[in-house]
Amino acid sequence: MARDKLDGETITQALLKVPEWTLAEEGCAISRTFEFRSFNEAFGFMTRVALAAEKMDHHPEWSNVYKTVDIQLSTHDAGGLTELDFKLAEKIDRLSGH
Ligand code: H2B
Repeated sequence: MARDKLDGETITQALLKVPEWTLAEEGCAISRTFEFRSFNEAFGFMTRVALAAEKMDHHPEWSNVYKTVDIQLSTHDAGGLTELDFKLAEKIDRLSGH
């Protein structure tokens, strides 16, 4: 199931599809920092991600300082990484245009 916690081998494989993301917190989360040209672009990106996240019922942990958006993905219900985190990471990459 999409919300089942992934094992280490599966995480390594899944990371190959989202190589800009870093494994954090002893394998319990992935993170990526995005830099935009303006606050407007950063916030526009966050709006698009928010709508996608709501549709997936899977939500990022994130912060924004001016043109920078820091994102961390983890499945709280599973206490680690699941397929959903990697699906959302791919979606975020596409929405960022980076
Ligand atoms: N987002 C994330 N990142 N992890 C979760 O475990 C999670 C979520 N759970 N969004 C969802 C909502 C859950 O609380 C609802 C009830 O489906």
